[in-house]
Amino acid sequence: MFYHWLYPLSSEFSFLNVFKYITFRSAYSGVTALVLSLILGNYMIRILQKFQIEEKIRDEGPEHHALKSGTPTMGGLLILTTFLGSTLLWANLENRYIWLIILSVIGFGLIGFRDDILKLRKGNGISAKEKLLLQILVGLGIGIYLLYFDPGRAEYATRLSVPFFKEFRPDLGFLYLLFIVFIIVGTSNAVNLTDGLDGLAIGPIIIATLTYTGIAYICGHVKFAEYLRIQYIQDAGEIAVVSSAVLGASLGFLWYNSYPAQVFMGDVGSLPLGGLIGTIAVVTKHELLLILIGGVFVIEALSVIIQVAYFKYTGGKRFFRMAPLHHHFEELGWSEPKVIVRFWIVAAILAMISLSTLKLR
Ligand code: 57M
Repeated sequence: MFYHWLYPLSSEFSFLNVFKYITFRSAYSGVTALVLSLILGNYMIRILQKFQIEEKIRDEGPEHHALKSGTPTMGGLLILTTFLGSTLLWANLENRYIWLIILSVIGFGLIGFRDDILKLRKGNGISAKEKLLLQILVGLGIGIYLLYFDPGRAEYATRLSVPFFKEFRPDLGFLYLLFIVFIIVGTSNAVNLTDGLDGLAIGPIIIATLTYTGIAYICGHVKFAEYLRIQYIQDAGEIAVVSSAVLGASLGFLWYNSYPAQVFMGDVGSLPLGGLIGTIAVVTKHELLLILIGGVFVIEALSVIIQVAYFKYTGGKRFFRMAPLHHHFEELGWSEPKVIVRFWIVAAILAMISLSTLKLR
């Protein structure tokens, strides 16, 4: 809104010219979301407690998790509202990608919300099948828009950007739609699996959104994109404003979710945050790089796949002591903060490597 209200006044008040710049608005969308979530966090936790929106801990987990019983959950609502508020204040609302990302967050947010509410009321969330079907529908909506309705994207819409290669951009044709759905739905579920220790998921989300803020800015900047020989995507620069808002909102949430957590994000947080990162990866055409940028989520999801496959193949043996991987380290005796901080360190290293691929081509 600031962009629409204040920038037009810059002809009379030249200092308002700053509202034109994506860098300026990105910085302040992050700060606004952060301050809002810090201020509203305690208030939101009290509301969740008042309505007894509290976690019931499953028995089969590591023992010390029983102490977490009664922790307020659905704190993802704090992230979503502060991210949305800040985006509406600072982004150019005529930009189609802003709305695509907002719709993705709302779509996955509603699925997570329904799942959380059902868990609270009945003990079980929505069935795995229904959840996956709904996620695929949202992913398909995003994919169909990008492939068939996004003006200007036609010539490279179905081409895949491959890290380390300048010119090699294979055309996947129709398969690209399935690929988009896989990326978005896969990321949403991988973040959900990772969200099993205090701050474990939100840390890598912060690192990923910081990385994508930079990538979106570069992709949407003709000169930078040309210099780095990456696909220029008109209007994608504005995504930096949204990505930065998520970064700020997530940092504010971490204040309350850091060990020992005062609140969990719930599916209403994990599913849309994963969906959002997947959507940004696809829109900026840095889909494959997400394997590195969201490397911790990929590793966690792979650990579950390996565990289940190995269990079936060997007729009952376990590959890890417990999956997802963070539980394996807990079972080995690492303290919870140790696992969390080490996973953050891995996420930071992978993000730095991913940024190096922009130049290493
Ligand atoms: C999300 N949810 C947490 C919280 C959070 C196929 C299988 C691998 C699925 C997987 C699963 O159910 N994943 C879904 C995991 C839960 O957190 C809630 O859920 C929200 C996210 N959706 O926001 O509301 C628990 O995690 C802990 N937690 C924290 N701090 C946080 O900030 O401590 C969460 C956030 C919370 C709290 O204890 O209650 C979860 O883990 O349930 N299943 C599993 O992850 C289970 N693994 C398993 O069964 N492994 C098997 C096979 C199937 C691979 C094996 O290794 O043999 C583990 N889940 C639990 N205990 N609770 C097993 C141990």
